[in-house]
Amino acid sequence: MFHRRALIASLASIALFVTSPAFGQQAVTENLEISGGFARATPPMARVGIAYLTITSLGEADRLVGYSTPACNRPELHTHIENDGVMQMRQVEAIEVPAGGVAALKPGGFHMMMIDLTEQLVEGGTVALTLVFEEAGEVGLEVPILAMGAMGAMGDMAH
Ligand SMILES: [Cu+2]
Repeated sequence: MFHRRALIASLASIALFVTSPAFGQQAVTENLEISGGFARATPPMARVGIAYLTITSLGEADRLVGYSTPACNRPELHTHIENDGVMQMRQVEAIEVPAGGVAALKPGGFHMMMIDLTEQLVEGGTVALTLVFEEAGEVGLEVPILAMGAMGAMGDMAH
C-alpha cells in the first residue's frame, strides 16, 4: 500500500516535470535529481561545445558514466586539473555522485564536453542530453543554451 502511494507520488512529480514550460531542464529519478543544466552558445564554426549540470543524490551513491546528445558525435566527460599553474582539461571515465551528496558539473570543474558538434549551439535554443548512470541507467533532459561564457546560477570560476 505504502509502495503504491510512493509510486503514484513519483509518477505525479514526473508528470509535473514533463508539463513544465521550462523545457524539462530538471529530471528526477527514484534516487537522483538533475537540475541547473545549461550549455554555452558557440560561434558558427566551433567544433566543440560544453554543458554543465548538477546531480543530487537523494540517498544512494551513483556514477555518471557517460551521455549522448544529437548535438555532437563525440560526447566526453571532462575535468579541469591545474598543471604548473595552467588549467588543463582531462577526460574522465566517470563522475562520482556521493550518497546523499552532490556532483556539480560547473565552469572550472567537471563538464560535459561535446566534441565534433553536429550543429551550432545558438543562444535561446536547447540541447537534448541523455545521461547514463551506472545505477539509474539513462536519464534524459533538455538544457537551455545560454550566452557564450555563461556561468550558470552558481558558477563563479572561469572555464
Ligand atoms: Cu573539456
